[in-house]
Amino acid sequence: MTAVFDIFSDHHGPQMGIEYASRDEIIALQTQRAKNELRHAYYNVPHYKKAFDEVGVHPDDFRELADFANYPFTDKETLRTEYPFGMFAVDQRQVARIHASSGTTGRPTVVGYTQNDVKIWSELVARSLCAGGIRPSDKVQITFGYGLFTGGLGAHYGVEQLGATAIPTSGGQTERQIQIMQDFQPDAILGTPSYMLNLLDRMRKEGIDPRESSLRAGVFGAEPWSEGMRRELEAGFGITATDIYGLSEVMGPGVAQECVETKDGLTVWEDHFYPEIIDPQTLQPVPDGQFGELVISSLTKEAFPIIRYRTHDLTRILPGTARSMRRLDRITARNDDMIILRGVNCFPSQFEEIITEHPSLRPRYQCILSKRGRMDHLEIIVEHKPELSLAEIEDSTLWLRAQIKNRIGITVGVDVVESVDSGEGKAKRIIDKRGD
Ligand code: DLL
Repeated sequence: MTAVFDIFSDHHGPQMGIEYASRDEIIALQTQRAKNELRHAYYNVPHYKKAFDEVGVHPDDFRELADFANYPFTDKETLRTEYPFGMFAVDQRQVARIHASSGTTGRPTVVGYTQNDVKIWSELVARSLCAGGIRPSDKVQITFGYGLFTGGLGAHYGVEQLGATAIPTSGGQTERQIQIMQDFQPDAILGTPSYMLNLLDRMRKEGIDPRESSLRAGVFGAEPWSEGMRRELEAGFGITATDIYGLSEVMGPGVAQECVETKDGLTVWEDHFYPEIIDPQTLQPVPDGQFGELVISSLTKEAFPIIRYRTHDLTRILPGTARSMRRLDRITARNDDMIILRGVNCFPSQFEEIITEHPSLRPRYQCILSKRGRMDHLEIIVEHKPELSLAEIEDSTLWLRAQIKNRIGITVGVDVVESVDSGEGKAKRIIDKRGD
């Protein structure tokens, strides 16, 4: 269905290929692919036909990229209603793989890939890893979970596509991960940033200096993380760390990736996706540069075309720097992660930014919401660095409370503790006990 670009000519020769194409070329390619994808969705997925017909739009009305605004959104609810295979656009015999995302409540959302979808996905992950500084000669430890989650297998196929060596340790079993790291000497590692902190801690506890490891590069994602967290991981392992973004409904990891030479947000692989930012209230697209909710359309997917998917991720679109394709600003929050405390809206990532400024605190934390009488109460439990005196712990507690009060404008409880368990996959930052 699509032309496939040779990643080796992109990265091992002069700077050419689609990643360096002109804006005009990219827009022309996106427009042509969008027309095909809209048609494919409309004629092969009953939901899209119904949804387009309801608002009176047809794929043939599509002339330019701005016309996307006329087409209806797709959200998680739709995918749940169509559970399990209602949104697939091809016959089951053409489906090479299925993944699912668990989500926090309700039915999982199920996604499918043809062989060609898997191929393009692998190429985009390979392109991402390359942009993150990983090379075909590298050994890459993959600590994303393997299974229905797209992280493990998505990363794995990308590593192989790049021509690098995959070490598929999957998530968890931290001691074994460390043993393998010492024995196999990987050059790069992939995983969630919160799990990387776990790994860092465990190595230090076992008396191993993580800076002495063989690692040179890390590509981390699947959850929000901050610049402070990047500093800690880079200094801790002695690596360069970049951000990878994606979501199962749109593909999996590799929708966007930060380039190691600029580390300034995530280049969206615009030859396969069309990003928009909408105002979550009015649902209207906003201009580049303005913050809002990210909406993504696929341009080349066969088994699971997705039109205007509301990601609920908050970010903004920025012009390209290291590549001609546009960038997303670091995704620090989802609008459904917003905590509204006595009328003030805030996000866990705002606390994380502050936490990482204090020399005694670590970006391992949880926000516990509960009721105190009729009032909502937020307690932030945060881990301190090892070997602190009681006075230092007390100081950092008072400091954090005061900073949050001054900078965000809310009064919270702060509990600085020796250890906060952030789990093996995505860290759970908010625990809501208000309904208990
Ligand atoms: O997390 C896919 C993935 C795997 C991405 C490995 C990167 C690496 P889902 O489980 O469907 O898919 O979750 C998607 O995770 O909507 C964001 O809220 C969040 N997310 C993913 N990457 C980032 C990131 C995978 N780099 C949801 N920064 C998305 C912030 C991220 N949030």
